[in-house]
Amino acid sequence: MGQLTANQTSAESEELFLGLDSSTQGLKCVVMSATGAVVHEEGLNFDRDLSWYKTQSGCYAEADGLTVTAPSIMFAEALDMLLGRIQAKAPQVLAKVAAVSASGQQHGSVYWGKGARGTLKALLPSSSLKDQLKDSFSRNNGPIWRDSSTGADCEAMERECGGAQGVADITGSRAYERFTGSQIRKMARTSPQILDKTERISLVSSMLASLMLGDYAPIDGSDACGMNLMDLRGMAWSPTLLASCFPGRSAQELETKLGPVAWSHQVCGQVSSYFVSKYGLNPKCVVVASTGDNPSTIAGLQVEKAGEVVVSMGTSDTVLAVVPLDQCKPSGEEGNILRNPIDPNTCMAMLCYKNGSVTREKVRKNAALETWDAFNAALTNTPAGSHGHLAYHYKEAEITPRFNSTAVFRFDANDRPLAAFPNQGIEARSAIEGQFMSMRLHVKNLGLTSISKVIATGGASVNPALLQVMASVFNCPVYVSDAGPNTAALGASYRALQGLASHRQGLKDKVLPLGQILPDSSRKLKLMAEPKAGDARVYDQLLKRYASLEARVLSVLPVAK
Ligand code: XUL
Repeated sequence: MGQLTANQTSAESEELFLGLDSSTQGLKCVVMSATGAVVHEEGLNFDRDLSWYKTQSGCYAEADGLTVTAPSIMFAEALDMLLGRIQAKAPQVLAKVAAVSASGQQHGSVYWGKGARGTLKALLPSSSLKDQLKDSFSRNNGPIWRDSSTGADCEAMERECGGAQGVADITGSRAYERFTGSQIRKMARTSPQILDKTERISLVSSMLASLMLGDYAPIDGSDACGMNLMDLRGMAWSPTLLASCFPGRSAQELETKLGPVAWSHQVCGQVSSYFVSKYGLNPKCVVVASTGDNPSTIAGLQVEKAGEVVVSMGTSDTVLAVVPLDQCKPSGEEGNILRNPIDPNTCMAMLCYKNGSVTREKVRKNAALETWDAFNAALTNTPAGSHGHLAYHYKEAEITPRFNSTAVFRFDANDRPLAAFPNQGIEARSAIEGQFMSMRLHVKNLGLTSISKVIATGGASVNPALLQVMASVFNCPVYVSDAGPNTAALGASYRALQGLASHRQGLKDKVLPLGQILPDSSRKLKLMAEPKAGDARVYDQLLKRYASLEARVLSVLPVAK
């Protein structure tokens, strides 16, 4: 590929695709060509560039330590600012944009007031989005993913809908505090007057699409999985969860406020004339349904084949894995299953770990290894399996597996607890092995049976010693991606292209694979490590002991709710 494809006209080969990413901290975008070449990138930071909102890290964290919100109008003002910057720097770019899509921080919700749809449809280029929409929200500050104020609502949802496993079986996840369903439930209990005034509930992602469209855009099936409201398999709102999340009101009313669920690749319509007149956006530009930032990361890395796994190693670690729809196993204990935004036949399993780089750093310091080079040397000089020693580091209370305390557990080769390991090498190696074995174990619990490839991202993915251990634990090659820092925005631009290309072929519940639309070279994967056969065998064996000792460790303390 990379040339005109059989069905592509030369005008189409000139087209550009705009991907927006409204993350917690700011709004970014990537503009790319039909062959995946990035032609423009732009970004702004909410705290710095929209300082008058007085957000900290893009949000308002309240004194109760639980409630975290962000001003919805800030997202709209940021969009004007970002497009203004592109127009000022590269005016020719926007005129060629054939499709736009967006990625948004997952779970965050936006409450449009009565009449907002009319305002969206009649946006005037002579004024700003902020001035025209500032009174369009029934709730000015919407809850975001960092909010954890809905514990009681989650308990009620699980009680009413067949327990944690019951909720997971329907929606892909047990009831989570940051998920939108429990947030709506809390509002129905505590501030029903806001819901009375609400015409439409959007997610941050679908709000962006709504602005671009000048009308309400649907919530896509992938981001909808972060709400605990959608039937994962049916791709429609679940009557059971709707009823549970709208106590004292009708499920039908909530369904109307949520609007339809769309395939992630759905073309929602043409861009609002506001953006055409104001920024010179191509009047034929279409808006493709937007999705969440984790699904968009999957798109940005073009992870569309079952068995491919992304391991992001940052302050916290995240695992994203593609699992066929009929094989995924939603868990009432851990993790999330979401629809894959780039393939209707698969899902993405997601695991979040709090004990990521902070814990690796702590292990290095505790082992008196001054530098990462010293850590790597100690690790590399210790054989795979650390002579049978196993370690479980919970410097932070852990999400996967749920562990509601802080502790370190060390075991010798005979499963006997130890206060300390015999040497630094075992301390270093067992910690890293433990992290990766946990990922392999728990992602398997969600239905991933065979792993073909791991793509490592995040700060710690520059460490070759870690990647070598990862390759042997997962028993597959490990790659890093050169996709750049804006993977979610890039994913949105890929999805804009995929949505339009699939639409042109008349596809509705099917999609053209990205691999067929984009040249292989756009993927920019670099092989970093291959499994060592002997080491991989050691880990296959060790994994069973790792799992049974983990169960023992978890029985020591009550599990977090
Ligand atoms: C995922 C989650 C976060 C947000 C960050 O469930 O809560 O990763 O998506 O934007």
